[in-house]
Amino acid sequence: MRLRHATPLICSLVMVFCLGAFSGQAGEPATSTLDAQVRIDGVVDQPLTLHASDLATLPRQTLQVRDHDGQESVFEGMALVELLQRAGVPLGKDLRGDRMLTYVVVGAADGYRVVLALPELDPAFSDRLILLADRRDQQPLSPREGPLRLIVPGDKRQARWVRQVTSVTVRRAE
Ligand SMILES: Nc1nc2c(c(=O)[nH]1)N[C@H]1C(S)=C(S)[C@@H](COP(=O)(O)O)O[C@H]1N2
Ligand SMILES: [Mo]
Repeated sequence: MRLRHATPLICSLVMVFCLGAFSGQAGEPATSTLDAQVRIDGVVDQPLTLHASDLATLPRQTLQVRDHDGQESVFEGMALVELLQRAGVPLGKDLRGDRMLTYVVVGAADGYRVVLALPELDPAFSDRLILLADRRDQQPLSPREGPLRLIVPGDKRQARWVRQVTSVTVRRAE
């Protein structure tokens, strides 16, 4: 009799336990686009921090490329130029004269930094899509790689494929 009464309680406890264990396995990945944020600063009209919700408003693009290990992957994310546009960086017909000396320093969580010249990013100058990726093969990037990684297709070495991008600083060469 006692056991009978306890059965529903035991069942619900077991269910709660199983649900907990299951959601632990199938829950949010360790990193996701929700964590993504990037600071755009330097010589810009409007320094800004773009959060995942801001990044989500930008057009999505994909690139099929071979990574440092020779593995072919499809990276998905935003063109880096779209972020710079939001910060008021001169592009297209406005990119001329002294402005041709503009470059960006892309910085990472570990302090790693690389340079890209603005015309390399500007679709008015180059067909090469330089991507700030947040997904690889339809999955959020791993914690080691993401949440944001720069993809520079056509570079024969992947040294500019900055992992864990945190900042894009706009500079003007002398
Ligand atoms: N944040 C960060 N990104 C980085 C580096 C680094 O040291 N730190 N090394 C670069 C170099 S030199 C190479 S060759 C590639 C290696 O890519 P992988 O880590 O996917 O193999 O990452 C690039 N991105
Ligand atoms: Mo490298």
